[in-house]
Amino acid sequence: MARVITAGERDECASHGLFRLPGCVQTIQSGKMSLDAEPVITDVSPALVRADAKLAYSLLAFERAAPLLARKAKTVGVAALAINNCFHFSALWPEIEHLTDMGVAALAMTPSHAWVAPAGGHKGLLGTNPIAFGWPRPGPHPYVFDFATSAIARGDMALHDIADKPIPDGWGIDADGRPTNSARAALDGAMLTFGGHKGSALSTMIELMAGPLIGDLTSRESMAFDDGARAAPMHGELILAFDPAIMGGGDVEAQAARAEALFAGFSAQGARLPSERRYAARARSLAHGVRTPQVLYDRILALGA
Ligand code: NDP
Ligand code: PYC
Repeated sequence: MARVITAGERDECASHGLFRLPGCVQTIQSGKMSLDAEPVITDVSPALVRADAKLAYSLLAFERAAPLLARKAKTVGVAALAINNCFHFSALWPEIEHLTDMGVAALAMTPSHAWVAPAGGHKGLLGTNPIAFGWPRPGPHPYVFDFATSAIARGDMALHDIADKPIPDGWGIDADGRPTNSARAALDGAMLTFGGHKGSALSTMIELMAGPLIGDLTSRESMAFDDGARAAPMHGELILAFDPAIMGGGDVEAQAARAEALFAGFSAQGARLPSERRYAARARSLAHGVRTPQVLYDRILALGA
């Protein structure tokens, strides 16, 4: 947990860095999570690993199961890791980078709490449901995207509320279902998916794939489990890994070169790749350290007291 929170702060991901620490403490204090659980890793089949987090956070279960997931992908071509019964507070890119460092492409997804209205609806039903993908590249940094299927992560919505900053059109509706530019009203009402019906369908796929498919909860069920405790969501996570050598038929160098040509096409027209901002922030933080808002720093010190 410390490594992932530190990495979030280092990469200037304000909504999933130190800002998460008070929520982690609140989750621990909710009495719903296990503080001493050891994840149970099961080798289910040639292409499937299961990691039961036993009501602890997802991260230790992931870390313990990741080597077996990568080994399976490199044997079978494609493999899946189903994490069950985990509290989840983190961004997905640290896990994706962990896997691309092992030489496999990866796709991860997880539900959250039912804060997001489906397209055409007006009440929370779907989660903020992030999806992340990584492609290993020559050099230090993989291609990675990682985003919520809501117009913005709830953490960022909360940061807008704290800063009393208006939210753009299309991020949320109030408790009466009316469009709003108030983060507070959208937090109390419902968030919206990105891309209208397309984000709504993608989010639904995540509910299904990282929920019932792996025998775990939907965002609505996670919220019912929470029952007002305001702990982190508790549900499952699905992570798929792909081995480029097996899937591409062997000429890994040619495959990598074609991918690099695609990426070069972005910079050729002045576009950037996802994660380039994060990698630049990482370099800055490693050289100069991080700056944390005083109000957050004080809040964390107060937790210690
Ligand atoms: P954004 O809408 O900022 O989207 C993030 C992704 O898009 C990043 O990969 C980012 O790269 C990329 N990106 C942003 N702008 C551009 C651009 N102009 N050109 C190319 N790529 C771009 O973030 P979200 O609010 O959707 O999500 C933030 C985080 O919240 C994610 O890490 C996600 O995992 C986490 N989250 C976690 C949840 C959970 O249940 N655990 C639930 C919801 C979200 P870069 O970083 O370089 O800007
Ligand atoms: O920002 O939506 C979010 C979120 C939910 C769980 C962790 N982060």
